[in-house]
Parts: sequence; C-alpha cells; structure tokens
Amino acid sequence: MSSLLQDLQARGLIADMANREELERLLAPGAPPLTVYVGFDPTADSLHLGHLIGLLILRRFQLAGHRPIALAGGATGMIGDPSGKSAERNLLSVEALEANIAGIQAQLSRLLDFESTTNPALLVNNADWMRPISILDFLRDIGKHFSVNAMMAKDSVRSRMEAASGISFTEFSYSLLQAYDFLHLNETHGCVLQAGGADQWGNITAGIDLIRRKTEQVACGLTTPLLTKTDGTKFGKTEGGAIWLSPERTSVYRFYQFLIQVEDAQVIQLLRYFTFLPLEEIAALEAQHAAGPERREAHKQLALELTTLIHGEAATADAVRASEILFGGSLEGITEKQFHEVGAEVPNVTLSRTLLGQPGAGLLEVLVAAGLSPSKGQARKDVEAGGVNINNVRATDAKLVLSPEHLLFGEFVLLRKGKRNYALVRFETELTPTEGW
Ligand code: 383
Repeated sequence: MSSLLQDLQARGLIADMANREELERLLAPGAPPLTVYVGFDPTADSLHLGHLIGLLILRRFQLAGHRPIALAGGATGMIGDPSGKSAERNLLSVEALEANIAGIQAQLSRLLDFESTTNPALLVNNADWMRPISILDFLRDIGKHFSVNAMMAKDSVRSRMEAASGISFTEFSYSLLQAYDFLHLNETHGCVLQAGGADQWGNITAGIDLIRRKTEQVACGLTTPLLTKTDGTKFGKTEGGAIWLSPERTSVYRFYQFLIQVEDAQVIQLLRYFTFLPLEEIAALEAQHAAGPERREAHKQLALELTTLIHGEAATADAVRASEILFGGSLEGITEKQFHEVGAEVPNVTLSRTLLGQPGAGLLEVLVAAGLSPSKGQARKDVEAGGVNINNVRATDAKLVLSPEHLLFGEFVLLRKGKRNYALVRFETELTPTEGW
C-alpha cells in the first residue's frame, strides 16, 4: 500500500473507499501525482471544525505531492445537500451565498499551497460551469444516466422519504449536481478522486457512476469517518453553537480552550485526525497521557498544533497567555492585545474614573457593582476568606479603595473571586449619564 494510504489508515481517517484497487494503483510508489477534490457548500461565511478533516485531507494529499482542488459550492449551495439532514433546508439568498463564498474561499486558501511550482492547489466554484447549462441539456446529458429507482434507495433520500416531511424535487436532484462536478473536474483537470465525510458516500459514488457511463473511466472515492463525541452527538458543537474557523465567530481563545477541554477518551484520536505530528510522536503523547492525565500534555499539544495551523503563531501565543491568566496565572508582562483577549472572555463593567480614590471605588463596592458579590457584607467575607484577587494578586484588605495605581493599561482592573469568576472593570473618563451609577 502507498505510504499516504498507510498513513491515512493508521490515523483512522479512512471510513470507506470506492474502487480501492484502482486508488491503490494510482497511489503506488512511482505513480504520477493524482488530482483529488473535496467540496464545501457555502452555508455560512466560515467553515467550522466539522469541515476540517476534509480540508486537511487535501493538505495531506498536497504534502504527499498530489494536486488538491478545493471546490466551493456556489451552485450546490443554492440547492442544499439532503445527505445526513432530517429536514428540508431553507434556501439562502444569492447575496448571502456570495458573501459566504468569499469567506470560505479565504479560509480554504490559507490551508493549501497555491504557489507550489510542482503541485499547486486549485480553488474552483461550481457555479462557473453550472450556471451556463440549460435545464434541457442537463436533463438530457446528465439526468438520463441516473435511475430514480437507484437514487431512492440511497440512504440520504430513503430516510427522508420515510419521514412525514418528505423531500423536495430540488434536494432530490442534489446528488446529480455533485456527480456532474466530479465529471467536469475529471474532464477538465483529470481529477480521479473525490474525498469527503462518510455522509458524502452517496454523492461521491453517484459521480463515479456518471464518469464510468460517460467516459468508461474508473474514478475513485475516499470517505473519512464522521466526528462524534463519545455520547454520539456531533463533535465541534457547543451550547454556543459550532466551533468556527473564523476568529470573528469563535475567538482564538475559545477555539484553543475548546481543544484543551476535549474528552480524555478522544484526545489521541483527534491528534491523529487533526495534526501532522508523526504517529510515533502521537504514540509518545498517548503514553504520557496514560501516565499523567492531569498534566494534559496531549490536550495542550492538540490545542497548540491546531490553533497555530488555523490562526497562526502570534494569535495562538496570545490565546495561550490569556488562558494562563484566566486560570489564575500572573499578569506580569502581559501585552495590551493579550489583555483585551482576556477582557473579551469575562463580564465587563464600566465605572466612572472620577470614583478612583473615593469611597465609590472601595473594593467591596466594586465587587458588588461588578456582580461578583451579592452584597457588601458578602464581599467583605469573600475578601477576608482570601478568595478575592485584584489583577490576579490576592486582596487582603477589605477597606482597600481602588486608585489609579491599580489600573492596567491606564483603564482596567481585573477582579477574580474564587477560581474562575472574573470581571473586568473599566474606569472610563467620560461617562454619558445613562451609563453612570
Ligand atoms: C458540493 C459539490 C461537490 C462536492 C461536494 C459538495 C459539498 C457536499 C457537502 N459537504 C458538507 C458541507 O459542505 O454538503 N455536498 O458542509 C461537508 N463537507 C466536508 C465533508 C463533510 C461534509 O464540506 O463530511 C464535512 O466537511 O465532506 O458534511 O462537487
């Protein structure tokens, strides 16, 4: 077996292969580079963790010398893939789709190498070849090769036929569009392999069948396992929604923290799926994790590798620093940018700067104003019990009054009660009357 397939298999990244012998032949040592594609529909303006395995598959193929094509589904996004969905999707407006395509194209292009002189990546949009086709040509040239009987037997369609809500003709036709993409990329770019999550099996094999009927060529498919948590629910979703790759949607800190907190039972598998660390290194981390899970070495490595891959080194360093602080670490040497990262994660309150040095800025008053203590009496008990920190330094004097010397970056005081309850107090120069207290 080729070393790439071996690596993918050892990482647990292969759920299934279509025309496996042909794929092994195409990837055999000495064989020329092949062209592989993965598609992403622009359902939002950012990709999320669920998309990452597919994206990284393209990167793995490119690193092994092959040519990756990332497809943005400008056309398919107008229809909506029924695979794995229990209900009909809402159609997106053309304006929303365009904004979404711009967002995801930017992300796709950061993880692949478009400048390579040997095997540059390619970014395509299926609207470019789908829009010009007339419906009559499509039904005659493509539709004629599909059996409705066979389509109805596919999982994605059958499950919806059994449900009361059914499936529209629009979504029913989706797999023809994806099949046509594969044929088009095969004819125009010599693409012989489509990869995707296990939910894409039906669509991928539809394309392989179409290519065989139209060109008698044997094209291949490779699916990756769908990520779930150990309780079977979707991986990469939190109560706050998905973990997005865009820092505007999911802050770098949250992205990093999500990975630091993945289940112990999954961390090694996720290192195999999401990082490019050699398998021996992952095995060493596995041994470390087994010997001392509380040190969280495997989690730290996962979070560090993946956050750096998506957000770069500088943003990752800031997130690591913010994490240290929000887990009680010292504020010494913190940059203003890192401090803002911390501030964005905790409740904020604004008080007038004129209070500094006055009774209104008494520590107990401020603890109440910041919502950390319910009353001054409780605030006093909290301080006396040693549970209150000002800028992560323990407060000992319940009579303390905050003054300019407590301010960080000329404006802020970071309060903490107990281990994890933070509030950022901002002493602002000009307060409009409604903001005052
Ligand atoms: C569109 C046109 C093509 C080939 C593929 C497509 C998109 C495909 C799809 N994919 C999912 C998506 O866009 O819906 N019909 O959200 C997800 N993928 C990848 C992977 C995954 C799939 O983008 O399993 C998770 O990320 O395949 O759900 O010609």
